[in-house]
Amino acid sequence: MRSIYNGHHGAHAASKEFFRGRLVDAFEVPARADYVLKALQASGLGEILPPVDHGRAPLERVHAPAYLRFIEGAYAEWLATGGEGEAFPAVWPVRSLRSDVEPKSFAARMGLYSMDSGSPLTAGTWEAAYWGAQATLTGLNLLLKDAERSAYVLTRPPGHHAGADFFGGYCFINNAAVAAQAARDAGVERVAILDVDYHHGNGTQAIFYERADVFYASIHGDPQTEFPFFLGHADERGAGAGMGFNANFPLPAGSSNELWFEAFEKALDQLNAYAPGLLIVSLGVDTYGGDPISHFKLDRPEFRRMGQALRSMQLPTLFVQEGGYATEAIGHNVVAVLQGFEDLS
Ligand code: OKP
Ligand code: ZN
Repeated sequence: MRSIYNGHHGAHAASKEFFRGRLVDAFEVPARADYVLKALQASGLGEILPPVDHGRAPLERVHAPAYLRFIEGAYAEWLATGGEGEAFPAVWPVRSLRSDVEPKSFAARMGLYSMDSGSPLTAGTWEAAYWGAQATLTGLNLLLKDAERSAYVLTRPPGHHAGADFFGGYCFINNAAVAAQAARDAGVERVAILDVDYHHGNGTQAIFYERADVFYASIHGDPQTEFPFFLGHADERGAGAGMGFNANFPLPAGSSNELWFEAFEKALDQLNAYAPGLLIVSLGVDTYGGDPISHFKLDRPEFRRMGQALRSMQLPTLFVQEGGYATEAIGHNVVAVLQGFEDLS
């Protein structure tokens, strides 16, 4: 399996994040991808390629152009309005407040275009996120143009919490969604997204919630207690034309591996019944027992088993890196999934 490596990821390097009213050391750090790259190189899985630039248009198929422009210029505005260090929002247009008028105030626009105060925006955020989306599109092309069976996209920051017009949960551009839409635009009739990150991919779900052409399924920590808190419940099954094409499997924090695989098999069954032409895996490995911010218990053998089960779906499969914060272990866990996938060939 070949990989695409977003060599620009290090441009987004926040030192701190806001958590419980304090600045704490950031969890989503460049070392995450550095460790995965090392493990990938040592694994002998296959060639590691740079991204090809597909331009802005495929990003605008998923994200509002005004939102993309905002992210691109936000850090310069933060500095121009007296900000220092990493940029954070502090005010949000919840419920009765209006979000249909874009305020002039930079602080107000930070809130309009975000969902949390835990996602620092830095000088290089746009560069890293833009090239992450390009890396994902390049990986997709290995499947669509070169008819390869699978590809892995090594990138950060992650993407699955980013909505059409907001950032949050360390995410700015929704790479999996950009790839799913690009696959649709290239003629793939039905696209399946399977999100195995510990956290529910609220952005991805929302982007395709009313559509029948992209099925989103996710196994994650129950939003009653786990981030992103406000989406990811089992009763969210899609709306309108999309009814029945969204499936959530929330599990209590601390769930056993047995419970995890039970939910995973159910998700695979639903995706199989959908008969997709392509599978995109939002591959977060923060389900690992040693993860510092998550509460499932998977380990190497389970990651390998996950990869084997994914192979059994017999679909062109694009793996896109999402979370995983046990920095030194991420690479081994990712490689275990990919090797599990390659094993049954
Ligand atoms: C992103 B992805 C910990 C707070 C957690 C957000 C978690 C985002 C996870 N200090 N805040 O889904 O791995
Ligand atoms: Zn996560």
